[in-house]
Amino acid sequence: KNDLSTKEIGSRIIYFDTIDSTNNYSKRIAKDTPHGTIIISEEQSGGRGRLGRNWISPKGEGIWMSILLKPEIPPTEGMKMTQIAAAAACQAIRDVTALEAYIKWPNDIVVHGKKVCGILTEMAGELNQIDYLIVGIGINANNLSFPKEFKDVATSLAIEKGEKVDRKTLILDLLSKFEALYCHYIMEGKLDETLSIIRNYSAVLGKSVRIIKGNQECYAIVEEINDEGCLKVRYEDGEEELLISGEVSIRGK
Ligand code: BT5
Repeated sequence: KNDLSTKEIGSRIIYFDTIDSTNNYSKRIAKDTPHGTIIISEEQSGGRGRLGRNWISPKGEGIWMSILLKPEIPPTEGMKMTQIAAAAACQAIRDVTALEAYIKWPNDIVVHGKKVCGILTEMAGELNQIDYLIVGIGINANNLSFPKEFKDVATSLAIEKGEKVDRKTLILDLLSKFEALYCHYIMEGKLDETLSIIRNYSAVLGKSVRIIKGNQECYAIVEEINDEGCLKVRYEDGEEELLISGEVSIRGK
């Protein structure tokens, strides 16, 4: 049964018990599948993070889903979808669980300093117009343990809250928030509502962070998240730089 209150996001829902990756599957069917389709799986055997990293996605414990979108935008605007998803996920986690979730620019949601959610946006198309865009959202909802190499960096909503989270309630809330922010951006060209959530709940704004770009690492203070959603940082030598999401990872100092 479909309890979604949204109009376009979730117009179609494809559900799996297990799949390699909901983003991979979305890519395989993207051409012939309508805008707004949600692909969701109980388990991913090859869940992916950015830059070829793995995303562990055990059965029945998380929310592993992709949103297939076909907006009329150039690829340069695509990364704004990551921010819209991050804002929607952070706000939904706060509203549904009452946990203090923060956004670690550009694509992580953290609770008590550990990652509960990651977002992977991928797209295909031409220079001036994308064919499609896939927003992959992974939320550790009810995982009760993690492999030991993740213990210090990852957690779940259930671990932090001390009780299980109703995944369906969270998904419905997240999608309705995503649709509102997405439509506001697409129809009016405005990212303001997304940015106010991102700034309000930023885990990095005003903080000293470690920036990892390829195999380079340096320290900087985060001065601003600008109106395009880019991060303005000042390095220790006084130099400033505008970072575009997708090219960097950020760690606490
Ligand atoms: C991300 O990458 O955070 C994006 C994760 C996107 C996952 C969703 S699930 C649905 C859709 N289908 C997919 O195949 N992917 C998307 P990144 O910023 O590169 O972070 C990856 C890093 O997070 C890994 O290198 C690990 O250190 C850590 N990690 C892996 N699994 C994790 C988990 N379940 N929870 C927290 N951290 C994790």
